[in-house]
Amino acid sequence: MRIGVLSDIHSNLPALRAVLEDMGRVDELLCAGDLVGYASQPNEVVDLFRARGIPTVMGNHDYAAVTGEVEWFNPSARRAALWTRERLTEANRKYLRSLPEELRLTREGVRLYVVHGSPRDPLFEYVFPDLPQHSLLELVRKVEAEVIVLGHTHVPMRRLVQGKLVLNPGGVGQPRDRDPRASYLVLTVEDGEAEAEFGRVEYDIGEAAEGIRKAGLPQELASRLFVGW
Ligand SMILES: [Mn+2]
Repeated sequence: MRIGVLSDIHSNLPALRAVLEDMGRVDELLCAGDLVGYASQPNEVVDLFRARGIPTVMGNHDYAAVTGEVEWFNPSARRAALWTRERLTEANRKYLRSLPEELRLTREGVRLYVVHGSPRDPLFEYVFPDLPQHSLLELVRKVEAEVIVLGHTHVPMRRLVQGKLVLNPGGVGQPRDRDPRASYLVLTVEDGEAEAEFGRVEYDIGEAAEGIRKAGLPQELASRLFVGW
């Protein structure tokens, strides 16, 4: 079966739509968190997740938007989180608050584990692609899964550590690897085996940027989308 894996949508509906169309037919979708924060369409993104019943974990921006705890953010992330908090509908706030910090599921004999940050710090720890092998092993050693899906860095990653496939699909709504195209991956699982194929797709960045501008959100949140950083 084919599983579409997303992360870090960040209220960017045009990017999310482009990714869902580009990945083609999938049997199911999964998300590693950060549905909201940064761009201007938090309710539209959460509505889509709820309508399609997409399993997702909570990200640090989802957490900030429902709790108002924003002190660890830089000024523009903080402004976006508080702006989002004010605009979320009650139903969407409730949905985000209900998200688990970790997801564990088994598909075709493959155990999958999904978390936004890292297994030891689900909301906040960044696991970048250049993390030394021994540190990565330390992080995932106790996770009983063949596939570990992370988000948070907005940088695509594929690492193999002691037979565990550690993946990050990159950022849908705010890529940070200097490629502005929306990032995702498709996981193929079959007979206990899993493989990942990464995808990138252009979307209407101008539309997302215009939404950010009209919302009165910090301009740097729009301009960074054009450079993928
Ligand atoms: Mn994020």
